[in-house]
Amino acid sequence: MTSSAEPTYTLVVVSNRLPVDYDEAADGAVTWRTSPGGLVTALEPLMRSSHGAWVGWPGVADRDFEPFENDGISLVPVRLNETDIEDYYEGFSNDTLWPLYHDVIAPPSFHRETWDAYVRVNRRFAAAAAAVAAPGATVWVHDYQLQLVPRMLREARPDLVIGFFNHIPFPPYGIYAQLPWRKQILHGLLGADVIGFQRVADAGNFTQAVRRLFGYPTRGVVIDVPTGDGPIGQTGDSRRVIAKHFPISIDAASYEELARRPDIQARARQIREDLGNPKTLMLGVDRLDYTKGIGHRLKAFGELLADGRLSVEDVTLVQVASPSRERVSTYMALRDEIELAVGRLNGDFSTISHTAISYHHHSYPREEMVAMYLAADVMLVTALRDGMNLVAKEYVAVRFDVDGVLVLSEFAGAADELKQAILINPHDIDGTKDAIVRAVEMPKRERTRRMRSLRRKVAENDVAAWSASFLRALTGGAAVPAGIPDDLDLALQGIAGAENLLIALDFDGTLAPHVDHPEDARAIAGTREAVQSLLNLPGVRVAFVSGRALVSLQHVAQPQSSVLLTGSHGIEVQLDTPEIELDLLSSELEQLDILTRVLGSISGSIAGTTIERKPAGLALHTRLATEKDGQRAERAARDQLGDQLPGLTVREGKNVLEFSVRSSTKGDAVTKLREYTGADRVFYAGDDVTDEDAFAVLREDDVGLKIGQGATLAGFRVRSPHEVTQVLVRIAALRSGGSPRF
Ligand code: GDG
Repeated sequence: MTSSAEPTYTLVVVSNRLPVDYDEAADGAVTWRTSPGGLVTALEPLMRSSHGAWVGWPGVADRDFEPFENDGISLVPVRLNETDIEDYYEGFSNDTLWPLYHDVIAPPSFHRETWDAYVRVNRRFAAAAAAVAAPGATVWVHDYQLQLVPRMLREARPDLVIGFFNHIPFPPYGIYAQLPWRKQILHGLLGADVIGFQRVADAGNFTQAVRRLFGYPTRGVVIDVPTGDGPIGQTGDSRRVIAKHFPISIDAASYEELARRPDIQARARQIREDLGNPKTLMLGVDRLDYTKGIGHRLKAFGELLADGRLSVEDVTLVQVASPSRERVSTYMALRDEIELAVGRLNGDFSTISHTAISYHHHSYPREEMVAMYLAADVMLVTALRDGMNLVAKEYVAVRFDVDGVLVLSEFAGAADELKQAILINPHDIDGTKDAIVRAVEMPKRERTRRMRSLRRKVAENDVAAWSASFLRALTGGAAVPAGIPDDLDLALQGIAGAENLLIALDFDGTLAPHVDHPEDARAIAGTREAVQSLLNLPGVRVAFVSGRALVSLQHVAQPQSSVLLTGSHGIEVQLDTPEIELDLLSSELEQLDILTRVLGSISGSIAGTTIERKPAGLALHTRLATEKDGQRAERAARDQLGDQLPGLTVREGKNVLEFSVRSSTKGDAVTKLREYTGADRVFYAGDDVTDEDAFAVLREDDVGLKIGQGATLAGFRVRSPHEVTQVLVRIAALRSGGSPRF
C-alpha cells in the first residue's frame, strides 16, 4: 500500500525492483538488506541529500508493505501478485520486449493478455510515483518494464519533470515495427522530458521509430512532440523531448578499493592455485541469458582445444552463469543447452588434473567476483547484443595492476567506449578464436598499454558522472556559482589545441545582459577585446549566432568585420561578404503578410506587447506586459495563427513568442558554420532554449556552455556574460600558450 506516503519527495526513482532483498525469519520478523548495485550506489547520496524516494516491487509476490526507510532511503513498495509476475514481468517484459529489443536473438512472443497486464502494472507504478512526488518533483523512471509510466505520470501530474532511462538496446525500426503495440510504447516513452539510451545508435533507432510512426519533427537529439487536446498534432503547440545516449557505468572506485584489499588479493591467488595454476586463466561472468553469447564462447574455446591451438594443461576457462529468469521457458532451454555443451567439452578435453571449463551456476558475493576478475588473465565478454555490459567495466576497474586482456563483443554498448579492448564479432567463430589466441599470447607491454587506456575511460565516466549528466540534462543546475569551474577549464584546454576552432556565440543573455528593449542590448565591457584576441589567432573563427534579425544583430553587437554572423535562427547568414544570404518563396511571403496582420492586431490591443520584424517571421515580445496580459497575448496569437497558418514554426523564448514561415534553428546555423569554416572543434555558448538546438548538434569533442539556470544539453554552465568573457580570454590565452586564470 502506498496511500500512507505523503507527496513530499522532490526526487523519485521508479524501477521494477526496489534495491533491497527481503528476508523473513521463522517468527515472522521481516528484514531488508540493500542489494548492492551500481544504480543504488550512484543515486544513494543524491537520494539522501535531495529528499528522494524509490518506488518499486520488493521482490515478494502478493504482499503489501507500507513505505519504509532502509539505509536512509525511503522505499515505496508496489504490490505485484503471481499473475502480474507471470504476465507483466516474465511474459511481456522478458518474453516479448527483451528478445525483441535484443535484435530477436530469440523469438519474441506477442500475447494480448500479457500486454494488458503490462498496461495494468505500469499504471500501478505510475500511480504510486504520482502519490509520493512533491509538486514540480523530478521523477526518473528506469528500464523496459516501465515504458508506459512516463506518459501515465505526465497525464496525472503535468507539473512533474520526467526522465526515462532504457538499460537495454533499442532495436532498429525493421525489428521494432514487429511489435503490435509499437505506437503505444513510443507514446508512453514520449511522456518523458529526457529519454536516455546506452548508445548513440539506440537513441537514433528510437528517434527514427518516432519519425516513421508519428512523423514528428526531429533535429539531432531533439524531438518536437505535439501537445494539445484531441488527436496528436492538431494545435501546433509542441513539447521538446530529448532522446540521447548516456552510457551507464559502475562505481569504479569501490571496485578498485575491493581489489586492493589484501584478503581479496589472497583469495585471487588461491583461486588460481585451486585451478592448478594454469598459465592462462580465462573468465566469463554473465547472467545465464541467451543475449550473452555463452554458447558462442564455448564453441570457440572448444574448437581451440580440438585444434590444439590451446591446451587444458595451459588454459582454464572459468564460467560463472548466474541464475536468471528461471521460470521463463527459453531460459530453461538455454540452461540445458549450455550445460550440455560444458559437459561435452569437459568430457572431451579435461584430464584428471586439468579441467577445461570450471562452470558455476551460482551467484557470488561481490568480493568473490572481484577476486575472480583479479585472478583472470583474459576476460571474455561475447554478448550477441547487450545494452552496456557492466562486467567488462568491472574487470577494467579492478585491474589496478594495469594487466589483463579484455576480449569484448562489438555488440555490447561498452564497445563504444572501450575501444582498446580486443573487439570481436561473436558470430564469427574463427575471428573469435583468433582474438582469444591473441589475448592469451599478448605481450606484457601491449597489455599494459591497452589496459591503461581502458582504465582511463572507466575512471572518467563512472556511475556518478553518468547519473549527474542525466539529471543535469533533465533538470538544469541549481544556483550557478561565479567563475570558471575546473571541469570547464579542462575542456577549454582540450579545444584550445584544435587545428581549426570555431567559437560560436549567442548574443543576448550570453555576451550582453537581457534588457527590456532589445535595441538597447550591448555586450558587457571587455567582450570586444576578448573577441579581438581570438580573431588575432590563426586557425580560429568567431561567429555570432542569434535569433535576432541580422540587421538588428549588427546594430547591437557592432561586430568586427571578420566575425561571421547568422541571424533569425540561421535563416540569415553573412559569411566574409557584405551580402546577407536569404531567400523566401512567394508562398512564404504571403504567409508573412497574414502573420503581420494577426500579430499587429493583437499587440495593438494588449498593453505592453510589441512586435519585432524578422526576415522570415515575427516575434511577439511580452516582457513589458503584465504576466496576465502576456499570457493572454501569447494564447491569442497561438490560437489565431494555429487556425490560419497551421504550418508555422513556433518558438518560445523568455517572454517572447516567435513565428517563422521558414523553419531553421541555431543548430542549423552551427552546422552551416562548421562546414564553412572546416572547424574540427566547436565551442558554443548560449543561454536560451533556442540555444539547445545548437547544443544538440555539438559533437563529443566540442564544448557547449550554458549561461544561467535551466535544463540544458550543454556539458558546462557558467553564471553570466561576465564568465563568458573570461572564458573567451582563457581560450585565447591557452591557444597562444599563456595561461591566465580567473
Ligand atoms: C542490464 C543490461 C546493462 C553477475 N553475476 C553476479 C553478479 N553479477 C553482476 C555483475 C554486473 C551485473 O550483475 C550484470 O550487469 P550487466 O551489465 O553485465 O548485464 P545485465 O544484468 O543484463 O544488465 C546491460 C545493465 O543493465 C546496466 O544498465 O549494462 O546491458 O542488459 O554488475 O557484476 N554480481 C554478484 N554475484 C554474481 O554472481 N555479486
